[in-house]
Amino acid sequence: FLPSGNELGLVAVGFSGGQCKPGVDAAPMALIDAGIVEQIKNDLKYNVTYDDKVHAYNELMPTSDPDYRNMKKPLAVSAVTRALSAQVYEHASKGRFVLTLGGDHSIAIGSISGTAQAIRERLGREIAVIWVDAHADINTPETSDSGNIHGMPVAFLTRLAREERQDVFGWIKDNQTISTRKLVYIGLRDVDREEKKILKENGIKAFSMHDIDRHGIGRVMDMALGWIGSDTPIHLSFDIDALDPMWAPSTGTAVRGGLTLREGDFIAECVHGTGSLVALDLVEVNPSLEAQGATETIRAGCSIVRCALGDTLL
Ligand code: NNH
Ligand code: MN
Ligand code: MN
Ligand code: MN
Repeated sequence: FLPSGNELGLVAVGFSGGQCKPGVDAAPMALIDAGIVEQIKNDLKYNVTYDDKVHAYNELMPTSDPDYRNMKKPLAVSAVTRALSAQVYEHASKGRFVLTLGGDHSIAIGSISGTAQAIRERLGREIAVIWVDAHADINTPETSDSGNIHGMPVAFLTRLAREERQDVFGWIKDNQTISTRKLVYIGLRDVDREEKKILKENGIKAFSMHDIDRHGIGRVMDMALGWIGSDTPIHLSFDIDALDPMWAPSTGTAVRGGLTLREGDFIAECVHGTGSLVALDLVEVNPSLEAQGATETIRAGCSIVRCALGDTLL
């Protein structure tokens, strides 16, 4: 079921409405300016389908978007992720590997729902999701302290959170959802109290920084991939804040005590090595937050993407 012929579809999502800090919408352009597309085409030999556009979805922005069920900007985030879902579905259903450059992590509602639907229709398979992040992003609207939807995408994708209103994620169909049994977290270290309860109650597999310290990233990857099982299509959703601020300072909610750049690259290399990776998100790079750290953070992002696409050290 591997995307055949090294075909890759790229979607650049310049959207920051899932959280409160401006600037994360500039990440796709910054990554592209840093040469990520050339690297994918020339060094890694992919055939890239890209509309040459960073989507801001301005035409979808509501004139008024009041809080609803404690969610901030519910209409905007719902509309953007719905449109993105269709874009990702279009690529994935044609057998392309899908690379989505964010944007804040709320966009994973779109990218993952699109992949999940395409893989179900094309292969009759459920995807697994590997969520690399300092945070679990599994708050429901009710458990969230911030109201920021980038802290909720996993809840909507797993149906732990639901909403009937079509214009507030009610558009998510059953065949676009994922199973909590095929979800694995890596890198967690800033999980809200209510989120910890959700992870426990649902028996969700999670490897925190503690587990990485104890076992090393090599064994953690063996365990994570073992949990998913071989021959399962994988969507990797990589939040750059999983990396320690030493390597990725330019992100909205940096948390100390994170992954080294090598550990991040290693995760991406291992997931590529399964031969089962069908889609990748790179999110939460915010080039405007740190004058100096932005360049490093962008370089780290490019490196993660290259590793996930098969770049090797030797
Ligand atoms: N858990 C917090 C919230 O729900 C923070 C989420 N922030 C992130 N997630 N950057 O990756 O708002
Ligand atoms: Mn995240
Ligand atoms: Mn995060
Ligand atoms: Mn390879």
